Amino acid sequence: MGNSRLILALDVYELKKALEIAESTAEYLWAVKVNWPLIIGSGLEIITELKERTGLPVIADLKLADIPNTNRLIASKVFEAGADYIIAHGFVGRDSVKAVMELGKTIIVVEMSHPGAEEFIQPVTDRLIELANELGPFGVIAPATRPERVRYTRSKLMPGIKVITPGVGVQGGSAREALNAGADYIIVGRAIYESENPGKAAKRIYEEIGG
Ligand code: O7E
Repeated sequence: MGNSRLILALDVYELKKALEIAESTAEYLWAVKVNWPLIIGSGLEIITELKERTGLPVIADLKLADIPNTNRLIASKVFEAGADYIIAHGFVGRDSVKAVMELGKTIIVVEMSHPGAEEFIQPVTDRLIELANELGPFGVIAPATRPERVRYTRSKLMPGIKVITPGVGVQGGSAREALNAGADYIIVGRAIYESENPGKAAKRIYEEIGG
């Protein structure tokens, strides 16, 4: 749905299950995010299939963190499969991020939602935000588990760059708080795909965040 701000993190292995969940939630989503569990379980073709079945943008969350040439080799195949966005780590440096950005729309991780993010990533978030401001990606990742950090990131980030926040639900973050802190989109995984009725769970979150 074009006006939705909800991204489904479809972290299941099986193709059939993934397609069922995607189809039953599609009307409440802005995009579907595919991570390693699904790509390892179902193959890269899952990206093409998801797009055909749902008509939604697909975000390939590979968190690319390699030298420019390897990032380029991976990203070209993933964009070729139909991914609309690829997520890349910024800490590997601007050349590695640029290699992905030259091939398609990119989202840069500037902070993460788990407790361990405070060890190494958070201390360099300011520099990662500067990198994003210089390169102008589609968006950056900030943690819904720490709304104050979402607010901080938004305040330092150039206006057109989106703030995308995982960590809502099972990790303890609140969708409303993340959006109030300046997030443009929220990412939700287990609270939807582990629910008995993923369609209903997605609808509830969609309604909670006001569409
Ligand atoms: O906790 P869940 O089940 O709602 O799933 C959250 C999803 O967001 C899952 O795919 C995880 O890999 C991802 N994620 C985080 O949880 N924390 C982060 O800091 C970053 C991501 C992520 O998606 O990174 C790139 C967007």
